[in-house]
Amino acid sequence: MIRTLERKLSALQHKAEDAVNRVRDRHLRLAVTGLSRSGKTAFITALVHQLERAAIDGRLPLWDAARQGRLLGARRVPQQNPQIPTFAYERGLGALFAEPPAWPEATRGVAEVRLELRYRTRHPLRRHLGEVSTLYLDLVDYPGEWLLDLPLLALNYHQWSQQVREQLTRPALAALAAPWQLTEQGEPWRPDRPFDEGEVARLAERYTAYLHACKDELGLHLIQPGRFVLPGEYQGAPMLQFVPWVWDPPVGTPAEDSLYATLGRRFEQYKQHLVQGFYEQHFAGFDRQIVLVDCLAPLNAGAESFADMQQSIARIMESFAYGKSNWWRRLFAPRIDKLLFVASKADHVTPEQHGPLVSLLQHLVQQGRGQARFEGITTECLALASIKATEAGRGMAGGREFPAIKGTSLAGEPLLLFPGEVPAQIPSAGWWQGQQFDFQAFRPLAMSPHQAMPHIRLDAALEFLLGDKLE
Ligand SMILES: Nc1nc2c(ncn2[C@@H]2O[C@H](COP(=O)(O)OP(=O)(O)O)[C@@H](O)[C@H]2O)c(=O)[nH]1
Ligand SMILES: [Mg+2]
Repeated sequence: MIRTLERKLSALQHKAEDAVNRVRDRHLRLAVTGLSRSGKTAFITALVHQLERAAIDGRLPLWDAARQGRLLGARRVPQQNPQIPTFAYERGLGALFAEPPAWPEATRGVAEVRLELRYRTRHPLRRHLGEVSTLYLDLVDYPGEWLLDLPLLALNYHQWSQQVREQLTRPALAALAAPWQLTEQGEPWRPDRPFDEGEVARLAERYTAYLHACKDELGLHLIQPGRFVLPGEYQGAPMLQFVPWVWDPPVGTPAEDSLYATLGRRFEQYKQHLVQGFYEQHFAGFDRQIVLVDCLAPLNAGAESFADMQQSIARIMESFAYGKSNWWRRLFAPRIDKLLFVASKADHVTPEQHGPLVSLLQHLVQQGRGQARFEGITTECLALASIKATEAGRGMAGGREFPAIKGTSLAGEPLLLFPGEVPAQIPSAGWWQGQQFDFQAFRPLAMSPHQAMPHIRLDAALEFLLGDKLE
């Protein structure tokens, strides 16, 4: 009895401390998102390493607190949320500093790491007292795909199914969808078919395989439900076992235990527990947000992939346009005050292309950025490389010199190339016909764990995200 009371008290105390830190501006929850492979894991790993080394041999001149020597140090401390996996920082470093160096392994789902930053304030009074201040910084990694599910909250099962039916009129999608559209007996599914657990599990599995094929074969991101391809800890749960109803709809009200009614209930459970649950448990607690965008891979992949990325980004942005609907504000009351858009992997292009790359990013996020501004959120666009894997230089071809980047391919071959010109705007149809792009993936450079890693403008990101907190 006393034990439980003690535990409760300590939990309360903990909460109170957390609240005090927050009021004194000493706690910041910084969320990092972006579509799969946009560079979230690399970004967080690099950021933590840079912060840990900042006061020793930091390479962060664009971050005032570091340049002025006010940052005294940073260290990892246990993160505070027992239900969220801890970000696999050590594992990431292990890969980066291995021989040969490799990128951190892909992760799925949400993860978090906490840092304690100690700094000297610039505030004249507190500075005079020699005060050292502390900022607890939580970095939270979560898949941007989860934000794509937001519009589902406004749809019922019937409406969502209708939407998918329309998408399936696109021939490329219809071809991939054929395998899940017929029963094991080769017939279309009927709404009044009695529900069978095993049968539906297999159907959902085939639907999930279709979503994976859309992603892998067509390079699409706008996939719903988003959790089917990135289930996190919910793999195999019944609320991840349903499909849109793309067959003849039911006549009248379907029976409780019919296939149609069961799928409809699971759709509602998915919305409530996973979509709404994510916004309540995580999103509502974020103070600042970074959205990473890999603009280069879709430029390589072609017009369809680029259009899909553009649409996905627009949809991700809807989560930051709170004002549009009151229910949204009421339900989640988010408090984000700064939003940073990042064109990641800028080391894939030659330095004079960084300008066009930022410009392209600005065009991509333009509309959502306007909405965020309207909500009082400060926004910024940057092109950066969390971990620089190339050197800028010059190459020769046909007796002419050209700007080039140099590095090592993932397979270990030396590469020297001019990847191409980044369009400064959303590319037109004509651009796609003339385009000659070659954005190659590079292996990380051989680096020492005892030195800060090479990067491009990671310090500019830090200045935007933390500058005012370390005043
Ligand atoms: N050259 C370069 N490649 C990067 C950088 N960041 C990410 N990448 C590449 O993008 C891949 C996906 O990055 P990752 O951080 O795992 O993406 P996530 O799925 O968003 O966590 C990596 O395996 C790297 O190949 C960077 O700063 N420079
Ligand atoms: Mg990741």
